[in-house]
Amino acid sequence: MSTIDSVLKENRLFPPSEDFRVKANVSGMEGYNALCEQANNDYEGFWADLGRELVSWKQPFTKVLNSTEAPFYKWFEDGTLNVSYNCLDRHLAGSGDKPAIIFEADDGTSTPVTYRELHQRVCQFANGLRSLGVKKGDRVVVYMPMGVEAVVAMQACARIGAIHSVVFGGFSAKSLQERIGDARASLVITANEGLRGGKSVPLQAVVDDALALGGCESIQHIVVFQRTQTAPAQWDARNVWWHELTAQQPTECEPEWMNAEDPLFILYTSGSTGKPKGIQHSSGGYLLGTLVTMKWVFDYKPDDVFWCTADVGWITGHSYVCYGPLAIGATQVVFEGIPTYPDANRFWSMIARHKVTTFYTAPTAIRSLIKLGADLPGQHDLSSLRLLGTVGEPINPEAWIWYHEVVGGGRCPIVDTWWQTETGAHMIAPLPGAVATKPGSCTLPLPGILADIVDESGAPVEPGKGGALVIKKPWPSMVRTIWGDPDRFKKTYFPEEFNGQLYLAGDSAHTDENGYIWIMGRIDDVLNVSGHRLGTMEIESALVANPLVAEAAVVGRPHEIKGEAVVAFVVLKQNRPEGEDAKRIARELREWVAHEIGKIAQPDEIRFGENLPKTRSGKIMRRLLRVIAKGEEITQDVSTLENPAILEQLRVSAL
Ligand code: 6R9
Repeated sequence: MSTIDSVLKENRLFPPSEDFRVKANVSGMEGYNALCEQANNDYEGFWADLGRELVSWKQPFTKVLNSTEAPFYKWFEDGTLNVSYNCLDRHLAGSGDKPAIIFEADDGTSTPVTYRELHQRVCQFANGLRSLGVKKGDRVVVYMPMGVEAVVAMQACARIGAIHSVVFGGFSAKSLQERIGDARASLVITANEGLRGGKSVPLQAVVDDALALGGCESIQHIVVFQRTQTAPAQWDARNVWWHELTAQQPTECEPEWMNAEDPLFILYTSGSTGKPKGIQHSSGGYLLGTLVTMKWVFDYKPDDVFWCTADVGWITGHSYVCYGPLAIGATQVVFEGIPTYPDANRFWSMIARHKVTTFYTAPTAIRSLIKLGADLPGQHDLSSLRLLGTVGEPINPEAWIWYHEVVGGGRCPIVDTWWQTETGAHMIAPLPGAVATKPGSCTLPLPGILADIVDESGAPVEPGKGGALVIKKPWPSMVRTIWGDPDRFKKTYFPEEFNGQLYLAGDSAHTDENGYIWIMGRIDDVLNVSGHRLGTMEIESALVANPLVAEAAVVGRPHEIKGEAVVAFVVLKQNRPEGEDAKRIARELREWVAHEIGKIAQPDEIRFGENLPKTRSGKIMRRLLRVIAKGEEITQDVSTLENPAILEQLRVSAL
């Protein structure tokens, strides 16, 4: 397992092969430097040129960047476009018969869907939504399994100007209810159930539970896609079957022409405090971000078969399943299932069967697949691969090398892409035909992205010194605001300490002697578990909401596969439980968290104490808890602790 130490010592360099370099969309460091220079000389002109080259506008823009209400930046504000038109219609003439999606179901059956068919399905569904009264600006919650229909649902919203808010299918009824309520959504799109790893996942039932919790009075309809034959337990007048809604709809649908700044979607993500934030993205700038990164970072070629394994419930699934690949006209694999079903060969067998050229996944998946069978990729023909990518968390050099050698046969560059829900698209990543890679580093910022690492005062730090990762200039695909909470947007991302001038990413990082960026982790109380962002506060609030719990503190601990594991320190209202009692309550609390937030937030460990270690002012000493969670010796001064004996209690895990 990597530690920060092993990352710091890592300096192997992997330049692109000559063959890759000459064919690449951005070729060699000359190519990369030339783009950076253009961006430096004329920042707005640089983005305007890309905007004109890559996006099809209904009404071309004349204005590029408007900073008068900074940090509420506007890009291409007088341009109009439709994102779904860009993803579908514009490919029909030249590539109507090209597969847009190769859908592989959980059971292994696969179905190609051409651009023409996808266009028809999106149009029919968009017409269906319109027939239910959905119009421009309305919020639509998508709570769907991975599949063609999830993409159709999102694209149909984009077509009619409705703002989608996709909620990952693993989130609980409570989380779903909060998101519906915050967005005041008028419609939910779901499926009767999903299928993952041979098991059914209830979806409509969770929607029913969410609505029953109250606070979702804005909902007028629930559209249900019938994925399996299981009949819904509940069906009322607001429910509509997907197939009935679309059956009679025309296969053409005039897109709603949107202003570049009109919101395309909201996606909720965890922050350090409070409720999840509704990250709001624009239509024009966001689309450009996905397109330019498909071209530069994924070095898109028309005969590529692209596969991003992310679920559409996360930003990666938005930008690199739903929008980027379609906008650029790619053929992509969309996968319903999980990497370990029917066995750990699944990914490798899919790459071989579909002749995938570009494969994009998370370090946590790579690590778990190494554990389940480091030699399995060797049993498949992976020669179609030409480019590999990772996202979501730092990748440890050992996993990187395995990915490079065993999956990529030593010939495929690895693009380690650093970005966030808020950035909309890749920000720091190697351009694979230009930038030599180093295992564990996301390398250099993309041209036009002004990343830096600064100290508390906002001054740049020297190479080798850690600091906060910031972006110094607005970029087209950036978050526009937090839905319904502009103040929080300003405070969180453009804080006063930096005069409101720098975008604060929330990650710490350092550069090395080559200017390569190494991400060290979050500086706030956000955990990264299997590449998913979880707020410690969210899990703590869920625990404290349990009638047994008096107090709870949650920290992360390094985990071999997941990156970070969730450790919860809990004080009960009753006496501190021990033995079997402690085990039973710990199990109950785990279930409780799954119920409150979703399985992804379940603590890996629960430790009970009579109290938590606190400072004199009553603040929980999280740093101490992190040390305890790791099982390390405490070297800090604990003399101010009221009751040092609780530290001993907290060393014992109940799970
Ligand atoms: C795309 C995505 C964002 C946070 C981010 C950082 C971590 C993402 C990374 C990475 C190191 C990478 N992160 N990519 N850390 N190297 N290549 O994951 O968005 O879910 O919003 O998470 O994930 O900590 O701040 P999101």
